[in-house]
This record gives sequence, C-alpha cells and structure tokens, in this order.
Amino acid sequence: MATTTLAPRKTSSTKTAAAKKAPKATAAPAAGKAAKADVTSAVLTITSKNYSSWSLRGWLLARFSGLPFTEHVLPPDDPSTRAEILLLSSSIRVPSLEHDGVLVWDTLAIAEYLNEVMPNAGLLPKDARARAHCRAISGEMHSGFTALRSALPMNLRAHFPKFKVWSRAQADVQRITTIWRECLETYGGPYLFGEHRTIADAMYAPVCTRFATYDVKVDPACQAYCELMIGQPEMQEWITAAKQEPIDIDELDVEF
Ligand SMILES: N[C@@H](CCC(=O)N[C@@H](CS)C(=O)NCC(=O)O)C(=O)O
Repeated sequence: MATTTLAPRKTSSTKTAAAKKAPKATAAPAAGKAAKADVTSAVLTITSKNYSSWSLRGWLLARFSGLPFTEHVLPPDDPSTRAEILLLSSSIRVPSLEHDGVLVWDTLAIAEYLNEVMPNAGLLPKDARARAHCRAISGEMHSGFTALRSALPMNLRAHFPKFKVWSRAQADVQRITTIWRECLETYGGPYLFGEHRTIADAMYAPVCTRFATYDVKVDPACQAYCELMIGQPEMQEWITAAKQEPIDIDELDVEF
C-alpha cells in the first residue's frame, strides 16, 4: 500500500500570515453580536505549526469558513507563551479566535461559531441527520483517541517508517478508519460528508498527517482520503510553514 507523504506539492499560495499581537481578551461576547460580524477583524491565536494539532484544526476551520483572519502565533519554546495563554484566561488554550469583540476558545466552539458567522461556507452538512453525524464524529475526535494522540503525536517534520503502533493506539486507528469508511460510503466522498469540506474534515486532518508521519497502513479508501486531505492547498501551506519553523523541542514530541 502506498505511503502518504507530507511533501509539499506546488501550490499557488505558501504565504504565512505575519504574527500579530492579539487584542486583549475581554469578557464573554454580547448576545447577538455574531450576526452583525465584521468579517475583517478576526485574529486566530495558535502555536507551533509543526506540533500543535489543535492549532491546525482551528486554522483549517477558519480557512474553510472563508473568514479573513490574522494569525497570532505563540512560539511554544518561549517561556512567556504560557503566561500569554493564561492572560487570555486561566482555562483558555490555543487555538482561540477573537472576532468582532467575541473571544471563542476550544476548537469545537470555534467551529460552531464560524458556522454561525459564515453560514454559506457549509462547515456543517445541510441535511439534519448528516449534520448530527458530523457533530458526533467531530466530538468523538475532540474528546477521544487518547492512545493515538499520545503514542503518535503530530510532528509534520518527522517521518518514522515502519513505526510500531501499540495495541491501544491500533484500536484507535481501527475506530477512526471505521468512522471514515462509514462516512465515505454513506455520503459518497471524496470528503467525509460528500463534496464539501466540513468541520469533521478539519477535526480529522491531523490524523491524516499522523498516519503519514508514522507510516500507518490503512485500507485504500482511507488511504485515498488521507492523501486528498494532505493535498489540500491549505494543508500544504500549513505543512510548508511547519517545516520552516525554527524550533525543534524534545519535550514537544508528545501530545500537544
Ligand atoms: N480541547 C482543546 C485542546 C486545546 C489544547 O490542548 N491546546 C494546547 C496546545 S495544542 C494548549 O493550549 N496548551 C497550553 C496550555 O495547556 O497551557 C481544544 O479543542 O481547543
């Protein structure tokens, strides 16, 4: 079976948005504000593009939504980074999105917010049953697969041919590929919910890169899905930037 590589294809855009200081976080959003959103004012706070799978998910969601945004990249090796994250709130983690005076953290909350402010982006399927399914598998990724996440941390620069996946992580691989196969069969692909990329594709994108990094063998349908996702222009833009990151920190070779 072919191995998916993370090698960048030629893409039209490899521009990395300049790091920008995030506006100071304020309290919770005023109700109803999102409906009148100013689409030019968004700032997405992320951290390492090589290691941070949550940053990748949040960033992909923002790009899939079409909402223009500026990246605020917190370098993970900088001791002030944690302090800066904690300044946002004692519990806020990255990614976080500030838009039109609204601060949203937690990747699924960001996904739902983007779906509300960019309703024509199709981040959730139109059909109610498919929408419920999309939310269910996105939630399963958000809260589960801990064995896979700790044994196969995202590391876009690395490649480990013939990596031995231990049994608990292998069970996660099995469950994820079952989810993908069910989606691809039910909705006809090429993305999990048919012809359009949804929240679910962003949620599982770092799994596709993990399978490539750790040489995880999967069935042809799942392999094709991984290759499709890794080949997305946004993914290639992210991977190119990840490989240019000057950092290489040992302790980040764990779930991050
Ligand atoms: N479930 C959270 C996970 C976010 C997360 O774990 N973020 C990490 C970086 S990838 C973080 O902010 N770590 C900093 C800290 O824990 O202080 C989400 O969906 O956003």
